[in-house]
Amino acid sequence: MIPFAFEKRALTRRALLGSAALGGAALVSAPALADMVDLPFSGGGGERATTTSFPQKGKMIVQRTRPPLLETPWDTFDKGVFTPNDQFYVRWHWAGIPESVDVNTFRLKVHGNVERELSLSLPELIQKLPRVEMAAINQCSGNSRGFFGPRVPGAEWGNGAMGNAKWTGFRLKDLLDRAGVKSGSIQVRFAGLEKPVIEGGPHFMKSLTIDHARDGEVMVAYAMNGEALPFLNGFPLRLIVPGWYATYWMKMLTDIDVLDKPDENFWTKKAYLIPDTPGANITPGEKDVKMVPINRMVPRSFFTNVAPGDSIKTSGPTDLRGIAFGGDCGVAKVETSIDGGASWQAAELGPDDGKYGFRRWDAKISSPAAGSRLSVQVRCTNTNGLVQPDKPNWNPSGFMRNVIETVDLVAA
Ligand SMILES: Nc1nc2c(c(=O)[nH]1)N[C@H]1C(S)=C(S)[C@@H](COP(=O)(O)O)O[C@H]1N2
Ligand SMILES: [Mo]
Repeated sequence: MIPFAFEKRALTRRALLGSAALGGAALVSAPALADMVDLPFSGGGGERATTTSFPQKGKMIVQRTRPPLLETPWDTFDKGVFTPNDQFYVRWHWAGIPESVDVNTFRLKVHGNVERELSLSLPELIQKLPRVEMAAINQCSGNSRGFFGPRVPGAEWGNGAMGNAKWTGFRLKDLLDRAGVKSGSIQVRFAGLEKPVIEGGPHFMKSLTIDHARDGEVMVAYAMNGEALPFLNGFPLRLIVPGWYATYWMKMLTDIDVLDKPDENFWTKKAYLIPDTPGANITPGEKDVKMVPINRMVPRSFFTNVAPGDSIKTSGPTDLRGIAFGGDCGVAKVETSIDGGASWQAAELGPDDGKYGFRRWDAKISSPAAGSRLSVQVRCTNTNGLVQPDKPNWNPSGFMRNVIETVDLVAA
């Protein structure tokens, strides 16, 4: 792949062409599995193989190979607030992912309830639409699902089904304005290039309301951290829906349909529903719960330099650090506790690269006596005043986990 800088002249057809041939081989053959990792689920069962055999990807944790579900190894998050493209997690619903994309014939279509149907090539999109840039976290609705108790069906992710990138592209609003949205439009539906592998299976499509689609924040990205999108993260174009769960972030975006009737497709109507309760939280077995489409993200914070069972020194202060995010808004504060949440100390926040991205935090704790066990906790409060819950939320799909993280350490 040809990396390119953010300068407009560098975002050329040639730069995009550089990635086009890369998709194929490793998607169809079985990946070579390497060392194991153990995701720290309370009931066990967190052993996973890693692999380096997916195109444009470094070492990734294998959750599934077909379609690829690849998790970011946790140590990646300690290295910086932007997740490198070659370690950015991967999730697809159908294995019918194209093996290459012809950037010369690729078109993004806008049709439906519009004045003018559009069918635009990559160079046209890049040259004609004003360029915007934004840091934003892409987090799977089911990130951390493996920690749910009682357990729930679905990919048992650890905490690495998320990543933060700087996205470059254009506003969806500017594209829709070119097409001229007609009155009576209520939703905008997005589809990518891949195909279902089951006869009659529903094509993966997601919709946003017309007002959300035109809010000026939702964007279509052609670059991620200064390079063309990795094939598995949606080359050549993907939707960015800042502050919302990744299910809406359509990859290999090729079709935009402006609807004057509600989207009845399976993925919008039946899938990705959550209980309409705070934090999507219900009691296991609870009946007659009103369900609504998953939407805004909630605050989270993590330790990145300590893991369960690690030992810390018994003299001098111990440095703790990690990452936090507000969800659908910025981080107001991050706090740590060493007394089970009885008292909380403010952590220092790193640079603000935009309210939808990761924020680094740093804290110091005084060292405990040798041999003692210590539980450290971290919590984030977002700028809307929402704080992480101290009890885990639960729902049958294993969505939106954001309980305060606790890591048990030993002083040695
Ligand atoms: N075309 C397409 N886009 C998609 C999906 C998909 O299956 N196909 N999955 C969605 C879901 S549920 C997630 S979690 C994110 C994953 O994005 P990533 O693979 O770039 O990390 O893509 C979203 N966009
Ligand atoms: Mo997802």
